[in-house]
Amino acid sequence: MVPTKNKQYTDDTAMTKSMARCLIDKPPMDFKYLANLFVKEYFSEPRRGYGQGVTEVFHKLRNSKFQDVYGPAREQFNGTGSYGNGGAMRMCPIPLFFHNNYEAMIEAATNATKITHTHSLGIHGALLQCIAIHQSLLMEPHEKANHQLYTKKLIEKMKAIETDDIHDLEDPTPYQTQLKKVAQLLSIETPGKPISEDEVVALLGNSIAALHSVPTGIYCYLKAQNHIPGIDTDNPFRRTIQYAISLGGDTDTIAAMAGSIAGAHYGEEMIGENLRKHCEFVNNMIEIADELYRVTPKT
Ligand code: 8NA
Ligand code: MG
Ligand code: MG
Ligand code: MG
Repeated sequence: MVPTKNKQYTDDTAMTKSMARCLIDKPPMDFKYLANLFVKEYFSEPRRGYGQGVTEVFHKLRNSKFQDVYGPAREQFNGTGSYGNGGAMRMCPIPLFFHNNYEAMIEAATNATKITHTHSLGIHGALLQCIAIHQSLLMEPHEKANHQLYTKKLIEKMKAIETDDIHDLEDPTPYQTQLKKVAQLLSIETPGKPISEDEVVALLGNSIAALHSVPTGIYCYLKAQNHIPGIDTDNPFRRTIQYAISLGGDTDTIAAMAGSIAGAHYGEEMIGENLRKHCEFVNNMIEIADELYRVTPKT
């Protein structure tokens, strides 16, 4: 038998691992401990494809001995903070652990993001990713299949989140605007008139900016609930990942975010052996997930 070559994981997985570890070791969550885990992980394996800005934060956190865990992130980009998708990409352990406490989930997701990302767009993107995973975990199957209802519920929740006064943005509710575009794209597509990848990218984006990647991941998840021409699989989890990658740009992160939402919907059974055997660290990650499940409040 020909041995399979692992696909190496990147910063997305490295940081998600720390999020889960923090919940396991210090439930409900200790943000100084989380900052320590991020930094330890980064310095033990720095070449995992981290964003340029976030590595500066890790150096400053270490040099200042974690005195102010949010201080270094606030200083980023001339004091505006990062609007990258690095907060969103690592979010999945939080909605799983806090599944039965929405308020605590939002608070933990906000604080976990602020260690590296303090720009409103970075935080709100992470919160949108969090509530999308939460929705896909808890909604009834017929509700999840109703794309208009699914996006409407996300928009309602983002209304309570996008309340900051963002002076430098023309649109004060940019995530709600993006979600309306997601709903519109899903509603105009028919079997006779498929939407091209270029159209999706032009409308939603595929960059490292949270605003131009988190809603894109949600679109991938919703679209991939059904057959997609050119993607030859009956497995909707795999279809989600494959379609996300087909959009190009920040492929690892958009596929990770779309895959997290799809994973919450379909569960472990839908993650096929062929996908698993190519992933570095897969067995360790399954152990971490089992540990996280053991500490998760069940009622
Ligand atoms: P980050 O906080 O360093 O942000 C990523 C980048 O976004 C920065 O390096 C800047 O170029 C830009 N940026 C963010 N905020 C601002 C701002 N306020 N003003 C000007 N520019 C800004 O890193 P992150 O943790 O958010 O990571 C985001 C992405 O980077 C993830 O996809 C991750 O995998 C990584 N990454 C992406 C690529 C890629 O898509 N080509 C390659 C390697 C690594
Ligand atoms: Mg990455
Ligand atoms: Mg980050
Ligand atoms: Mg990436």
